[in-house]
Amino acid sequence: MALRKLWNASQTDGNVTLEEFKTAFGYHEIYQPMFHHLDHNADGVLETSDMVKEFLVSDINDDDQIDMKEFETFYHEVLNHIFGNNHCHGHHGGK
Ligand SMILES: [Ca+2]
Ligand SMILES: [Ca+2]
Repeated sequence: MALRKLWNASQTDGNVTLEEFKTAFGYHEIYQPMFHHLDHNADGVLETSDMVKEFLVSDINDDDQIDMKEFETFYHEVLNHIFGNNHCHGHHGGK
């Protein structure tokens, strides 16, 4: 599955590039903006720190787990980011 491939890619050198991301998820136009959404420090690579940041942002009630509701919020946030108001770049809803 895609997440497994992504994980394997991250294990080889500790990060995931856009090419690895696309290889894992397939070449669809949605994945480039999604990649940039996840790339918090905007260096073109997904590092562990980017993943952790996304996790922390998504874990709204701070219980170290992403439940269904939080996942939906995360999902809508990503879709909003990709299809919605691009001028909101960088906002992530304060916690
Ligand atoms: Ca990054
Ligand atoms: Ca939670």
